Amino acid sequence: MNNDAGWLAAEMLARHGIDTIFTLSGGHLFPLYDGCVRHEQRLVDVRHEQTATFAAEGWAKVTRRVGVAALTAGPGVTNGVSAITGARMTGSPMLIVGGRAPQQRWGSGSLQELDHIPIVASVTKDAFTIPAAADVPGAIDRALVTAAEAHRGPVFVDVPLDAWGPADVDVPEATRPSNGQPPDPDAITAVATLVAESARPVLLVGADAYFARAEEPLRAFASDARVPVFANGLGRGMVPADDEVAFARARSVAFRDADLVLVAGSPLDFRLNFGRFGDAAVVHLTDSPAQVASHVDLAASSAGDIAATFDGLAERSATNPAHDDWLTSLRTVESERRAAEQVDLDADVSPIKPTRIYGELRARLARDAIVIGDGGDFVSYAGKLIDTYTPGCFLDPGPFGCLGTGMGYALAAGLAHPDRQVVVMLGDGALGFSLGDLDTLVRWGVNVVLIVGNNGIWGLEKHPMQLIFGYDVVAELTPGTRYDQVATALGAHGELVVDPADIGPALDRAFSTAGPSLVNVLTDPADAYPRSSNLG
Ligand SMILES: Cc1ncc(C[n+]2csc(CCOP(=O)(O)OP(=O)(O)O)c2C)c(N)n1
Ligand SMILES: [Mg+2]
Repeated sequence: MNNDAGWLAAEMLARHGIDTIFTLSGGHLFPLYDGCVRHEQRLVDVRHEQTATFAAEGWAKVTRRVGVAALTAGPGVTNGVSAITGARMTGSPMLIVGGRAPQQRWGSGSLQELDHIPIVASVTKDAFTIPAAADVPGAIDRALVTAAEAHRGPVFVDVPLDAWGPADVDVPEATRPSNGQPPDPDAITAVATLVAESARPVLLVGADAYFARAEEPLRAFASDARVPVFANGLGRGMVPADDEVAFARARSVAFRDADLVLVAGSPLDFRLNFGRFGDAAVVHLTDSPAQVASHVDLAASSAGDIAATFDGLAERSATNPAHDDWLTSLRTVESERRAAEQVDLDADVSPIKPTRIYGELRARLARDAIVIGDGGDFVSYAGKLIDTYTPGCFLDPGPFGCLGTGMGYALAAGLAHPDRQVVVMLGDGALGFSLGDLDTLVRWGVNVVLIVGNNGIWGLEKHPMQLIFGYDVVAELTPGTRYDQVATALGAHGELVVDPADIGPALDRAFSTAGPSLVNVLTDPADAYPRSSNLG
């Protein structure tokens, strides 16, 4: 059948169940748009390609399916590179379809002519140009499967302007991505033996376990084997925060005193002290062989489908009361630390202490609320003080740590889950990266509450520089900026809060207002998140 490549691309996207594509208009993409329109797919148009690309990654994070962005040739693609890199570091499944200058004129200097492939090759799982319309369905199919299979990540394809023409080609059935290779049963047995013989085991869960949908077997294993579970990134909520084996505050004690640390679905990176946990033996459970850490002496490891890995561990684990004293001692630490936080959550001081915002917010969050963090110190508090009960409900930028994810993640979360609370915690510095896309949230009527911790500084940089150099530079922002008025001008609901007693009522109004709301809370610039190091 004769169809143009825009239709062919949209047809293959549809066969993979993709109905939402994030983009910013560009002529190199018109044929794709036309194909999507004919397939009644939702083209979500934004104000900056970083937002389209962060939104595609956010879509992956809140749906566990491939997120798709279409970026126009040249600057459209280069504007997406940070978000693509973040997706690579987190292992988020994503497809980026780029426009591309026509190949017939290549080298003559067409508008926006740029060879994107070498630029994105190092930050994608795969990146290639689709040379002809007839190749489009097969190439899109392959790209989507590559993105979705472990170890997941972003895939980039671009289509030259003169390759969008008609082709006489049938669109094949969509290839179903596999769950990845099954783990080696002997490796699982070895890990189960280490757990059974340990006195003080700890399990740390990360994003790859989330994308593998491992929560049920993981919880069954941890409950049976009596292993305390901690989480980073998208591992949060895999075991609900109020489960008897879920812990957060006792982490430093757990990692210091453990004799066995299992890390599942996270690299042994700076977030995990590069895989050094006192004298503990370390086990790395990953979704594919290349992810197994090579910079740490491991007691054991397993590579393969993480859900199957925990199924195997659950099968081999008997209830182990020998770990109960360990669980009890960690629970004591956990409870003491939670109790000690209360004074900060209730802080009734002016200027406002950021922790008070979290005190007010926690009382208003549903168990399946999605909380997004984009900023420095203000977001570090979110990581500590927000409890997550449902998988996919806490979105941080991941190990790449890129500011500016906020509006894109919010757009994706609000569109994917219109019936749930979506809250974005933004530093005032971070907000500036994507403030223009508040307009997008307004145009798309997305129900999102944006809470700005407005301290008038790049706090996570200013305080450490003061500590190290005794002075600071390039760390000031304008104090008291009326981001709420910017929100109002763009058509959103906006509120300024300067008194701690007004935070709660402002949040109530924001949650009950349709469309986006921005609550601009002026916070104390002298307040620094207590941390030991911020680089690593
Ligand atoms: C794209 C990008 N640029 C710069 C940084 C470095 N950085 C990390 S945190 C931070 C400060 C953030 O300030 P703000 O959002 O106001 O939050 P605060 O620390 O003040 O609460 C900066 C500049 C980064 N992580 N990403
Ligand atoms: Mg700030």
